[in-house]
This record gives sequence, structure tokens and C-alpha cells, in this order.
Amino acid sequence: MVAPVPGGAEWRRGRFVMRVVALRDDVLRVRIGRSRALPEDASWAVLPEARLHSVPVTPEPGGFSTKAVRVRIDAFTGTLRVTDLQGRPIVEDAADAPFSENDGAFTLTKALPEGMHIFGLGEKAGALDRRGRSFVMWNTDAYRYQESTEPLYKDIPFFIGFERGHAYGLFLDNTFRTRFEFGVRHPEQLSFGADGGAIDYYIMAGPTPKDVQRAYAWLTGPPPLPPLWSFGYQQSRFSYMSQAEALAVAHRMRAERMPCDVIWFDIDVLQNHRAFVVNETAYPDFPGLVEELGRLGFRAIVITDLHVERLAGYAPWETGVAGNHFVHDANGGIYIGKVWPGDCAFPDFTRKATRDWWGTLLRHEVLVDHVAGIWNDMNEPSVFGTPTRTMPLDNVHRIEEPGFATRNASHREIHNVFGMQNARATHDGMLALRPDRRPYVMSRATYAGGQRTSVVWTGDNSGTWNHLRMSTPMLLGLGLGGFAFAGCDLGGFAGSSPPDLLTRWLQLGMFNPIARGHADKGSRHREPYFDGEPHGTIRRAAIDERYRLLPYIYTLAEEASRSGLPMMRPLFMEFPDAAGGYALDLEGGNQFMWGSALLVAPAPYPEEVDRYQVILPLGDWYDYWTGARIVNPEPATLTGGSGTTAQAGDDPELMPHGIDRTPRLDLLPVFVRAGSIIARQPLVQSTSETPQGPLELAIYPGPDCHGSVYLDDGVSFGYRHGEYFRAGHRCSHAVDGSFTVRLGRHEGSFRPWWSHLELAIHDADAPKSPVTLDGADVPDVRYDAVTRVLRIGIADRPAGGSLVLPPHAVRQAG
Ligand code: NBV
Repeated sequence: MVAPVPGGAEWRRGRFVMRVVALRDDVLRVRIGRSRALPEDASWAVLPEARLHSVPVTPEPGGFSTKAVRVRIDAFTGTLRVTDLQGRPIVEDAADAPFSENDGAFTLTKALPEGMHIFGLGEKAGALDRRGRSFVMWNTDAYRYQESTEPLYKDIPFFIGFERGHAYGLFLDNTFRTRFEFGVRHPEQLSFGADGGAIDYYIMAGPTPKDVQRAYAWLTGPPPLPPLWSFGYQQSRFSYMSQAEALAVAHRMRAERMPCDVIWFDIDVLQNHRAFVVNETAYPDFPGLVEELGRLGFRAIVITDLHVERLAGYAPWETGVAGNHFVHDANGGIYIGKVWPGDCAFPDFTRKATRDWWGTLLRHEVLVDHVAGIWNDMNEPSVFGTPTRTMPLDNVHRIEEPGFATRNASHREIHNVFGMQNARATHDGMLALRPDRRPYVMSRATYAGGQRTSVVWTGDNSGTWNHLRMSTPMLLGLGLGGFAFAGCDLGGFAGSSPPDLLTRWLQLGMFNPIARGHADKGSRHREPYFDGEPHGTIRRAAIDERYRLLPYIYTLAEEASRSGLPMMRPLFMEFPDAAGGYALDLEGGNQFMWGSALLVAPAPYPEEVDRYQVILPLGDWYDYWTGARIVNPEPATLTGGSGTTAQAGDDPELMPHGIDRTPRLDLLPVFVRAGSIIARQPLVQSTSETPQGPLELAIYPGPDCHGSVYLDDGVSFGYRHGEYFRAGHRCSHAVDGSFTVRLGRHEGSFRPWWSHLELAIHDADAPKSPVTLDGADVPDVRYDAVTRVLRIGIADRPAGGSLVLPPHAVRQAG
């Protein structure tokens, strides 16, 4: 029977109890207990303030409603239906057997309507649309994975169901090995479950993909704003084998004028791969090296794997034993497994005391100035020489944690959060040691919510064309999984990418949230200068453009840190109503949005030389490289299966358009949505350099034309106390055809590096009468008839202002 409870409704039958509550009007939590009581109310992923939030609901027969959704529970079967207030289904249990269990494992089954597509689950290889496939969540060291490899390094059990115009989200908060399948066992059902643990999941009602994404960020926390330098180019290798080699890379990058911000130090910087101990034979003066790198404008990131070598006299081992900080085996002894240094113990990161202890070990690394970040690898955890590649499932962790009942838990339960808690310990340790510097931690394994304490990369990909292609859906999946800040090893980790591949990968990687080249031991070098010409020139141009775009990129990053919206976005997120809907993300062949203004359109199969079609959704676009406007292109030929092509009655305005491009090594096609204002800066060689000259506002006229600029000191938390800069700008046409740029008022107390703005208005004509700023003529107006760009130089004024171009200088765009 179904009874009202505060904030929701509860169904009981036999030993089963299901409680559905509304945390917000558009966010429901569903918990099912199998022994007359609900499971423990605790979570590694969901923020307590979200988990315990509630809104008033209206009890109704068999359920309740909020201001956004209606919940119905069948009194007999417990079948759950969630609809909008008009009765349109959002997500519904499968009519037959929505629930099954077997020895602690459970499976829930829901309807999968014919036209619905599934995105998410974080880092998964293969197609972005998950429909028709099955997945496992079990953090795994998956060296040289392929498209079909399951599982991979991370566990983000959150997916989005999307059908043209409508989306919902579902997050299964369960850390055991979980399984998802979408239309595999039954074409119109999806199911998910776990090997054990609580049945505890959340439904986000949308209706837009961005609504879902924001709701997920509300539940699990948005990723905090990383330092500005982390958006520069970063160079890594396994490993730079000596101090001299690392320094030579840095010098060469500067000599070649290839901008770069970070050099990464992999395990050979450590004595016998032992965390926290520098190999002084290869690196006789590591602090001195890092100082020198700092003078050259580089930061250093040092790897710190979690396994602790069993070695008398080694402080992490000794203090770890003394503090009882290591994971136990089933017999209560310290579990020892083999990893890089040899026999190792594993800190029990589910104990707060152990995380605090781990944080103090970072003292050596973090207190060297310019060691700006820590890299947590191998934290699935990866253990050598075991059939499971990890520790035994009956190992014993101790949960001693605010918000949780104190208890022992098997590795079966903790495995998937182990890496996340390792990264959390590193993050919190860095923060404790340098309270006013933003910690930068990169982690390989993680769980939902791990975005609060680390950025991630996609592990050991390979230097093959196929892996270049795979990188886009993987990073899009991570973005949808809350990890807005993610990267892949540019050039591929394992094996040696040939020069053309590396060139193309660097071009594409400049539109990834993290742009870091990395390479396996023994493989060809991936430093961008390595292959001579024409590669050097092409790669330099790609990196230069990343640096010019940094104001836009950092503004996007800041937006992600508030909203959870990814920087790299699938097209359906920006154009949910476009005809063909999701097809944009399938037939667009790896196209994606870089923020809401730029569309990046690599060749669908990057090694092919054939012409391909770029799909441009809705409205006019501009070619990013030439500035030329692309008006009314041909309708795209969407050729996919049911639901992808235009249907009778589709509004032609909503049909995407297609244009052809022929692959060229020196150019990655990028387009700008009409109605965008994009901030760019003069070129620098690293973010430690102050750009010289004005901030450029590149204006691409079109409907709802807007853009903003955000900046702060790039490293501290001052921005949280008002020390930031923000300005929002808009443009519009008046009825007489004049064009106004409304420059926004400066917000925040941070003073940016520029004093002047250069407005670059694209597809303009030479103005026939003066351009005015708040009524006064502007003297600095330059027109280039070849590019059709009108450049206007003005002082940037804290109060903003209105810049008016006379009629006919700027055409109305569609
Ligand atoms: O620390 C060495 C490597 C590292 O370079 C790579 O990025 C990680 O994913 N690490 C894996 C350990 C062994 C790789 C064969």
C-alpha cells in the first residue's frame, strides 16, 4: 500500500519498502529496502545538503505531485511512474517485473521508449549514444583499451535519457559493481543493478539536457574552478629520465615558441618509483629544477601513486603502520600487493584520519613552490600479478567517516570509490598545506562526485587513429558525468603515433578541457616540436590559438564550476529541439560544441581523406578561421535509423544544415554560432606572461547576440570573496538597421591585465558615418575589406557603455 510521508510517499509490501521523496520539484530520490527498513542514508557522491533537502509535495491517491512532476506507485506491484504535470511520461518502470533480486544483487527495469537515446555513464569507449549496449562499472586499469573494452577506469553510474526536446537523468548511487543495459535484453527496456548494497537512486526530470546537467551538479557538486595555468598546454612523458632532459624540453618549447604551462614528472622522478622520495641520481636538485622551470614560466606536476612500499625506514610505511592506516586483508593483517616499487600496502582512504595522514605526506611535494599539482595514478587500485588486477574482494576497509555509520566494509563495496577517496585525500592535503591556492589533482580512477576534488584523464589510450576518434565521445561522456575538466593523452599513450596523427591530435586537443601531451616509455616523443616541418608550424598555430582563446576558455571553465555544464558539449545539449535531435551527435560524426559558441568539426574518421559533411544546426554560422558567414546552407542529409531523419511536419527552421569540408592537415574546421561574442587575448608563451595589448571581443552578429568574460588571479580563492572580473556584453540591431554593442558593467574587484578593448565585428561593411560610444565619436575604427572585419579600439570602462554602428554596417543575420 502507498502512504504519504513527509516530502513524498512510501510503499510497503511484505519485507519491501520503497520511499520516494522530492528533494526539489524536479529531483526525486528513490530508496528501496529489502528487510522492512530503508538502507543506511549515506553517500560518497551526493552532497548532504542536497540529499537532505526537501520541498513541499501534494499528496495524491497512489503518490504525490510537485510543481514539476507527478509520482504514481502501483499499490500492488510497487511499479513507479513519473510523469510531468500533463501526464507525459518522464521515466516509468517496465510493466512486467520492474524489480528482481538474487542473493543481495538487484536489477531494476524501466521502459525505454522507441525514440529515446541514452547518453552518459562517464568514461566509456565507443559511441556516445549508449542505447543497444551493456556496461559494467568496476574501476579497472585498462592499458590499451579498445572501443569494446568494459569496464574502464571510472565509475559514474549516471545516465541521461534524451528524446527530441526532452531529457531526464538517472543516477544509481551504489558503489558495488554495477551493471547497465539499454535495450539489449529487451529492445524497449533498460535495466540497471548492482552486486550488492543499497538501492538508492535519483531521478532528474529535466526537461532540457541542461536542466538535467545542472540538477546532477546540484546533487553531486560542481567541479571547483581549476587554476588558469591548467588551461594552457601541458607536456608530459613516462618519463623524463633526468633533470637535464626535463629542463631541455622546457627550453626547447620556449626556443621553438610553442606555448606551454606545465611539465609533468612521472614515476622515474622517484627513487625506485617510491612516492614522496626523489631519485637524486637522475634528479640531483629537484627543487632547483622546479625553481628554474618557474623562472621559465612553467609549473611542475609530480606523480604520487597511492601504494606505499613495505620498507623499513621509509616514513610513509612506518607512519602508516604506526597509525594503522593501511587496508586489511580478510585475516586482519596489512594487505600487501605488488605494484611499481615492489611489495606495497594501500592506505585506507575511507577513513578520514587516513586521508588526513596522507595529506601530511604531501608536504615534501607541495611545499616546493611551483609544484602546482599532484597526479594520482593506479588508484583503481591497480595491483600486479593478481587475476583481478586489483586487491582481493574480501579485503577489509574501515569506514570512519562523518555522515556514515562507522563499520567495516569489504573491498567489494569500496573498490569503486577507492580512487575517488585517494584523490580527495590528495586534494584536501594540498589545501591544508596551501590554504589559498587551488589544489590541482589529476586522478585516473574515480566515482560520481569525484569531480569535487580532481580532474581526470582517460588513462592509457593508444597512439592510433582510432583512439584519436574515440577521444571525443569519451571526453563528452565524462563532461556529461560531471567531469567538466577532463583530457586524454594527446598523441596517445601506448605505441607511437606517426607525425600526421600527432599533428591532428594536437589540433583537436586544443579544444579539450585539458590539453596534455603524454607518451609511454619507449614510444616516440610527443613533444610538438619533435617532427620538424610542416608539423612544427601547424602544431604551433594550433597551440597559439588555444592561448589566444584562453579568455573564452577560462570563462567557460568558470561557468562549468558554477553550473556543472561541461566545456565540451554534445550537440543535443545545445540544440535539444533540432529536428533529428540526437542524430546530430551520431551523424555529425564526432562534432561537438566548445561552450555554446563554437562548433568543432573534425573529420568523422580522422585518417580518411574523403570529403565529409559538417552538420550545422539552426541558423547562420561563421567559419572561425576566415570569419566568413555561412548563410542558409543546404539541409543536412541525415541518414540514420528511425527517429533520426526529418519527419513530415518538421519545422524547416529546425532542420540542421550540412556543408562539405575536405580534410586538410593544417586546418581543423571550427564554426561560430551567429550571435556570439568571444573574448580573445594577445599571444603569450605561458599564462605566467601578461598579455600585451587589448582584450579582443570577436563579435559574430546574429540573434540573441551575447558573450561574457570572466577572469581572476588564476590561482587563489580570492574570487570567492569578490576578487574576480566579469562583464557580460550584448549586441542587437535597431529597426533603423543600426547595430549596438552593449558593453556590460564590470563586476567584481579584480583588475584584469587589459586597459583597452578591440572589438572585431565580423561580416561587416565599412561604416558610412561615425561609430559612437555613449554618443561620442570613436576615432579608432579600421576596416579590412578582404576579411570584412571592422576593428574598433576603445578604452575599457568599468561602467560599460553603448557602442553604436550606423545603419548598414552590420547585416541582420538569421
Ligand atoms: O606512471 C606510469 C604510467 C603513466 O605514465 C600513465 O599515464 C598511467 O596511466 N602509469 C599508467 C603506469 C604504467 C603504465 C604502463
